[in-house]
Amino acid sequence: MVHRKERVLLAGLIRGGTAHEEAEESIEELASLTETAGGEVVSSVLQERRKIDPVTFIGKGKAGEIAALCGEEDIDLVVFDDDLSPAQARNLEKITGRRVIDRSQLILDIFALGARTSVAKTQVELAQIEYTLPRLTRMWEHLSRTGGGIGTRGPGETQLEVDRRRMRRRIFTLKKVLEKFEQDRRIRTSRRKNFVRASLVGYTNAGKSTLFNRLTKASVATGDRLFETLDAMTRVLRLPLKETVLLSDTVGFIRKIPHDLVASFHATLECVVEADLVIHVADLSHHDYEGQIATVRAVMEEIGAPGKHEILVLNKVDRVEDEDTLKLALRRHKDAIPVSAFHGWGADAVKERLLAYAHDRKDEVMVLVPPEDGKTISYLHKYGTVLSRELVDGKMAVRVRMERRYLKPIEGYVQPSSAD
Ligand SMILES: Nc1nc2c(ncn2[C@@H]2O[C@H](COP(=O)(O)OP(=O)(O)OP(=O)(O)O)[C@@H](O)[C@H]2O)c(=O)[nH]1
Ligand SMILES: [Mg+2]
Repeated sequence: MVHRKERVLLAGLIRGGTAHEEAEESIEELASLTETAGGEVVSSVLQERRKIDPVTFIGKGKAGEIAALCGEEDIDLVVFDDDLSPAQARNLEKITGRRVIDRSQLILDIFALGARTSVAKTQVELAQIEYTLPRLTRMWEHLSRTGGGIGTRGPGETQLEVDRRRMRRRIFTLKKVLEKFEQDRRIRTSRRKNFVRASLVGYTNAGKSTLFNRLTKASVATGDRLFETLDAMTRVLRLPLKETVLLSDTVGFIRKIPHDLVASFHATLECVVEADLVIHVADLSHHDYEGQIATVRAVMEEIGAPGKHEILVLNKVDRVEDEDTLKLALRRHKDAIPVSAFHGWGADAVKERLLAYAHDRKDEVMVLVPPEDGKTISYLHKYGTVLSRELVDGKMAVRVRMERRYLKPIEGYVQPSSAD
């Protein structure tokens, strides 16, 4: 028998306050997510309602229509664009006779399919358990109520307790494993104090990994699917004037990103939180690139990295036919850099901007150290960029570029500059 793709029906709600366009945009994206997860989108339903129906989410009438459509179109799975409560999901499954999931579950599923490294796998498992745990409770409550009566309730509750305990223990273990990963990563990068840390961020599929490869000559997998990258990768990027940047590529962001996922991906997102600046890659060829830029900035706040210095890259300019699009974008985002990561256009401009940033943060100073003071000399090498060193009148004269904050502990050795 030939394996058939799951036939999927999408369902979304336009609530009072949400614009039509936004809801349609979101459903369109849900379709890409469904395809990424291996499903075939057959049809979609949008319903306008002022308030969510607590029983069926979308309203009883619409749920009935969906049930009919499921029969006509031979649907296997219904995906809702917003989070459903466990009761709503259950009721909808009963009405439609099909499996019903929500956007969060779909995204978790894609992450589970794509996770390759052990960090990514551990984080996905944690997110899945965190997602299931509160739902498990109500699943069992439901069983004990409908099953009813003596005999079912007792064992049910016991089983629930067992399951919950097991899951909590697993969460504890996974968190420990992830802490260890984070510690190791921190140790690996902490040796490089004199490097500026930059992190690529952006909507999923914007071209972050393609740009990362361009800039660092790495070969991170890129692909035209959502969430191609699920872990962080860091490379040293050497720039002129002996400046060095530690550049990281990481997981992409998306609208309505499941909260459990953000929390669980701490290890992967740490490089973004700790970065000195971010290179925000936007896909200019996407019709809603402005919405995507806004989402990325909102997620930055959610992960605890608001207000970071940002270099905005308008990527995929090679795919933009209409000149006005770029003109308008540049008018709105004055400092943005037009790039085609695919063709390599504009990559040098990004490097120049990084160099300017790294250079600006530092002062060039002359330090006079007694040659036997190895500790201070190694401090200069660790925290600064040594440009030259020579013996002058029995002292080691070191010309160094260093961030102001690192100059504090060695203030006594710094020579007043001739410009002062
Ligand atoms: N035409 C064109 N395609 C590009 C450009 N940059 C990236 N792409 C394509 O866009 C798709 C996504 O690129 P990736 O680099 O994987 O995107 P990403 O932002 O890392 O995506 P995730 O890791 O999934 O979040 C790939 O098919 C790339 O070949 C570009 O400048 N022009
Ligand atoms: Mg990527």
